[in-house]
This record gives sequence, structure tokens and C-alpha cells, in this order.
Amino acid sequence: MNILAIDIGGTKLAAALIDANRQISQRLEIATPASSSLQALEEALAQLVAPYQGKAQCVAVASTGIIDQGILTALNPDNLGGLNQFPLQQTLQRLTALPCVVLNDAQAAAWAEYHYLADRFKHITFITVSTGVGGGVIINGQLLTGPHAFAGHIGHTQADPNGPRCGCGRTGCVESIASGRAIAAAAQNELQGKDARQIFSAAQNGSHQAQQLIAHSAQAICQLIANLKAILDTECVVLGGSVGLAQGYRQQVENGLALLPPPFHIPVLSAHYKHDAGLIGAALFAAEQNQ
Ligand code: ADP
Ligand code: BMX
Ligand code: ZN
Repeated sequence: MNILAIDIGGTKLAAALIDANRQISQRLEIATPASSSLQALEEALAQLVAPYQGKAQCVAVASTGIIDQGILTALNPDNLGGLNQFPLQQTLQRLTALPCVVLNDAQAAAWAEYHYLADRFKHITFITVSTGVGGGVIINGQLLTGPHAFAGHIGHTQADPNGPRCGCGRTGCVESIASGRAIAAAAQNELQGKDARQIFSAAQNGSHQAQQLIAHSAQAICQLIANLKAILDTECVVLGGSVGLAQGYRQQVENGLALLPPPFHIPVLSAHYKHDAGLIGAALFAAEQNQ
């Protein structure tokens, strides 16, 4: 069976076919519309799925936002151009005429990475540092979603009571300090207006400000990991998202963690499935629902 997997992030929409051996083919990517209109996202999804007509038997979606009962509710609408409600499952079923399974992007990625690590660990936490900061928690081999699918939204735990106001309405969330959007928003002078990718290359070219912005992000993620260890006794953390996977970032997080007391130490791995973790996790999840 081929599954059409779709990953909806704050920056990009990705799609691919995934077969029974978790092999990916025909991967496509387009930009996420920066618009609060339902129609803009629907049109982008229609464009994304069009080339796959007749090629899959079901659709599996990993999406940013709280994905409860098929509906996308943005916790931080700023990440989706202000969009805060979207009938995700219904829209994709209509666009593809296929059954559709939907879940949060970081929860999906956690599920994929857990499948890869299951021989070694039963308790893992996936953290995506991307447009936002998301999370997926596996406890005793089970994906924790919670009664309202809200579990794992670790980017909205507080990192700094004097920090910036987060798009979710709280103050100083991890996401408001560590995410790609936050890194870009904090940039000043010669870096003002640059995105996180450009700030990472400026850091490589010796920009002190860029290095400080990235260090500040990595430090917030390091403290988040220590909090997760204390709350969940999670056995390892897997880092994903384009910021989390950027060169040198994981090492900075690990260096920070090594300075904390030993009970907070924990292995930090880079996502095995890299930028495809959400796609593969959604496909695995859908395949299990259809069994
Ligand atoms: P999404 O949030 O849509 O899932 P990504 O995981 O690609 O997408 O995260 C997007 C964020 O990552 C943006 O802030 C972007 O500037 C940043 N980014 C993209 N590529 C890189 C890179 N090579 N190095 C560092 N940051 C990157
Ligand atoms: C935000 C939140 C999470 C999501 C995380 C990472 C919204 C729209 N999204 O914290 O649901 O998992 O961002 O998302 O409120 P990404 O777009 O960075 O992949
Ligand atoms: Zn927040």
C-alpha cells in the first residue's frame, strides 16, 4: 500500500509517497502561505496533492498546531500567518477522495523516531526546533497525545518570565526564544530582516551577534531538556526541525547539558529520519490505524 504523507509546517508544506518498507518517493515541497485565510491553505494543499492523484490508497498528515478530532487549532497563530482554525481532515479527504489520518507534526515525528529507536529505548521525547518549537512524547512505547491532543506542546513552557511575549499569549515561552522565528525576531542592526537560515550562515562566517542568537536558542532548549528529564524521566531526546538539525546546534545543546548536574544528563540524538520524520511518522501511524 502507498500512503500519501503530508507535513504541514509554519514555513513549508511537504508531501511524498511512502511504501510498506518506509521508503519515500516523489517528495515535493512548497512554501506555507503567509495568510490567515482558510482558502489560501486549502489552495496550497490542492496544489501539493494534485501530482499524486491515483497513486495512493490513503492520506497521512503531520501538521503544526493542536490536531484534535481532525481540526487544526493554532496554539501560536503567528506561525501560520494568523490562521487559527482549519478543518484539516475534512479538507484533505475532499481534495483527494481518500481516507485521511491527521496528527500533530512533532507527535508524528516522535512516532517515527521511536520506531527507529525501539530496541534501545521505550521513553523518548522528540523536539523540533523549526518555525516554532514542538514536541512529541513517547512513554513506555505509547505516543502521549492527551485528552485534547495538546500533550507535547513543550515549546509553550516558560523559559524566561522576562522574555518576549509569545504568539500563544504567554510570556517567555521556549518557542519565543529558541525557534527559527524567534532567532530572526531578535536579530538587530546588520542581521535585522534575516531569517534563521541566513543567521546560521552569518554565524559560520564569524558574526558575533549571530553566534549569540544561536547560543541563546540552544541554551533554552538545553534547559527544556533538563525540565523534561525531571518531569518524565525520558531516556533520550531526539532533535529535529531545520534549526535543530543545523550544523553544530545539537553539539551546543549537549555542551550546555554537560554543565548541569548529572541527574539531568541524557543522550541527545539528531533525528534519524532528518527532515522526513513527520512524513514517515504520520504514514506509520496511519498504517497502524488501518490494520
Ligand atoms: P517547518 O517549520 O515548516 O516544519 P523547518 O523545519 O524547515 O520548517 O523550519 C523552518 C525554520 O528553520 C525557519 O526559521 C528557517 O529560517 C530555518 N532554517 C531553514 N533551513 C535552515 C538551515 N539550513 N539552518 C538553520 N536554520 C534553517
Ligand atoms: C507551535 C505549534 C505546535 C507545533 C510547533 C512546531 C502552532 C501552529 N504550532 O508550537 O503545534 O508542533 O509549533 O511546528 O501553534 P513547526 O511549524 O515549527 O514545525
Ligand atoms: Zn507560547
